[in-house]
Amino acid sequence: MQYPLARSFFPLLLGLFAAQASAAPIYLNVDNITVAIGGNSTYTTSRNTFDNGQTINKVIDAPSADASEVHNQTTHNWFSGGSLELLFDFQQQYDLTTLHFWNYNGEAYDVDDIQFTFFDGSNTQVGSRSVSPALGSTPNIFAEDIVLVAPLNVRYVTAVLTGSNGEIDFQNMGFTASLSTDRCDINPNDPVCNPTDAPAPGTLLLLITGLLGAGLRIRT
Ligand SMILES: [Ca+2]
Ligand SMILES: [Ca+2]
Ligand SMILES: [Ca+2]
Repeated sequence: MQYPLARSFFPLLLGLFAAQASAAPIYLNVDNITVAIGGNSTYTTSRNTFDNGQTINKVIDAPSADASEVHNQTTHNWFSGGSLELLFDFQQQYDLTTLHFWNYNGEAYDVDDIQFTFFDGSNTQVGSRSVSPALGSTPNIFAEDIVLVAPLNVRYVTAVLTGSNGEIDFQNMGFTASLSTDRCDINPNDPVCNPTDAPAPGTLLLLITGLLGAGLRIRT
C-alpha cells in the first residue's frame, strides 16, 4: 500500500519544485500576447501598412527588451491626426514590473504621452498610469525602461498614445512581468502573500496526513 502512495505523492512534490524553479521574469511580446487597435482611436491617417500587410503586430515584435530597431517604413508604427488606442491581451494574469518603449528620435513625430489602464482577467480595473516617454536614440532605437509600480493580476491593458502635434511614431512596446501565480515563489516575504496567515507547520502536517488518508481510502 505504501508504494502506490509514494508514487502519487512524489510527482506532486516534484511539480511544486518545478513551479519554484520556473518562477522568473518573462518578456511579453508577439510570442505570448496579442495587440489590436481600439475603437476609441481618433487618428485620421494610418501609415502603418507599408510593404503589403505589415500590421499592428509591429508594436510587439521586438525579440527582447534589449533589442534595437532602425527606423524605417517597414519597422515603425506611424499614425497622424489624433490618438491611437492599443488593446493588449496577455492571455493570463501577470504582475508587471517594467514597461519598455521604443520611441521615435525626433520631437516632431514622437509619442509624448501614454495613458495606461490595467484590468485583471475578469475585466476589473486594477490600476492606471500616465507615462511621458523620452525621445528614442538614433540610428539604432533602443527601449526606454520605465518601472511600473506593481499593477498586479493584469491580463488586459489599454494604452492611449498621443503626440503633442498630432503625430504618433514609435517602434515597439513591451512589458517585463511575472506570472501572478508565481508571485509568492519569487518573493515569499511580499505582504500580498500574507506570511503571517500561512498555516503553521503542524497544520501543514495535518493537511498532508489528511490527503494521504484520503488517498488510502480511495485506493481501498
Ligand atoms: Ca517593431
Ligand atoms: Ca512630440
Ligand atoms: Ca516628446
